[in-house]
Amino acid sequence: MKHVLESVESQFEMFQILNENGEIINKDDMPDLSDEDLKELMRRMVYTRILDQRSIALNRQGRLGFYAPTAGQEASQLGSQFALEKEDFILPGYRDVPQLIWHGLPLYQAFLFSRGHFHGNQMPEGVNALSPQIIIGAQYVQTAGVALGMKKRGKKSVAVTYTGDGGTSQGDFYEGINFAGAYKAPALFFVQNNYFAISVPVEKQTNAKTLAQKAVAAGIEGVQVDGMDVLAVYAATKHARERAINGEGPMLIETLTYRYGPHTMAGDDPTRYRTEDLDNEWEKKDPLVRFRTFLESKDLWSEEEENKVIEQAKDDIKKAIKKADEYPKQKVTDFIGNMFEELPVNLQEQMEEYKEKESK
Ligand SMILES: Cc1ncc(C[n+]2csc(CCOP(=O)(O)OP(=O)(O)O)c2C)c(N)n1
Ligand SMILES: [Mg+2]
Repeated sequence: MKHVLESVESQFEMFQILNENGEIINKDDMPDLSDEDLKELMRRMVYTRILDQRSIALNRQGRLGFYAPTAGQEASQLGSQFALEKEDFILPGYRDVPQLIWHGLPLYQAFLFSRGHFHGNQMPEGVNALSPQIIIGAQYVQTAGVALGMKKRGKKSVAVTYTGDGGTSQGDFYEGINFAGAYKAPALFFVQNNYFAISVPVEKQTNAKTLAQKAVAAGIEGVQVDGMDVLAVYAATKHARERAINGEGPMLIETLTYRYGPHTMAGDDPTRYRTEDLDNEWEKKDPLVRFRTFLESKDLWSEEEENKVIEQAKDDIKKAIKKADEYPKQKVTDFIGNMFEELPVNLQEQMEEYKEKESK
């Protein structure tokens, strides 16, 4: 009995390619990326770090609404998105706006989403994604359904979703991975483990040693990846995508990462639940620093290159916020009309009432 019980606990080893010093420690799994691809990954991470800084500033000036900071999570967010194809469908959480932007959501629409404007939720034609989910875990169930739909239609694409460490305590999380596992649906389930669910540390959230091992009970593959290593995240996603479209079923990918900022801009103070030592420990693992060191060792990156990206990001953000400002203000009839294809009777009445009010 003792032996049987002990054998149940899986050992999950963290998958890594670049160590904290930017050195390759796992040549065998080095993804097949051109020099241009490697530079593009760095550009996107730098760009997204600037977008985060500017979004925080714009929020403080009252020019943005809801915002969940992303700094620290760039490798986890962008390394995974980089391994996707245009036809893949993303079902993000509220912190996953960067993946949407790189999947094709225009920046001004991301800003409108932050302001609660319905147009921020309208994906342009050809951008395969839903708007960010606020209900923790709900996107996991939706992803199982989208993935099964793709499989039934014989598509060679995957549905990709993201939640956090806290999200893995939610019922929807288990339902989603179990259903997708049972139907071998082409789904990629990301858990971005940044160790906190607002102020609750992961060790208070679960007694599981890793979040990746939750895959075992669903009968799907699970892997824990260094989420500060963009090459490891890319390689794991690429692998998961290949097997999913080959009919081998979904995969759960836990990325170990950290958010440097607060949970959202709504007012939590991380110094009340995280120590300075812990923050410092994670800043040493910074995904941009590590990847920059690696690229510099290959003569692929320079300060000049980095400054160009920073200027481009600032310029794009300035134009996008202007475009968001100029976009027609949201009317009540807009969001009632946007919600339903056919209005229920009670809303038809309200629609008429508001049309009347808005015409004055
Ligand atoms: C079903 C549900 N319960 C509670 C909340 C409130 N809530 C918003 S974010 C959050 C913490 C989520 O933490 P985690 O999953 O680790 O993601 P992170 O914010 O760290 O990326 C909670 C409890 C919610 N949005 N939905
Ligand atoms: Mg978290």
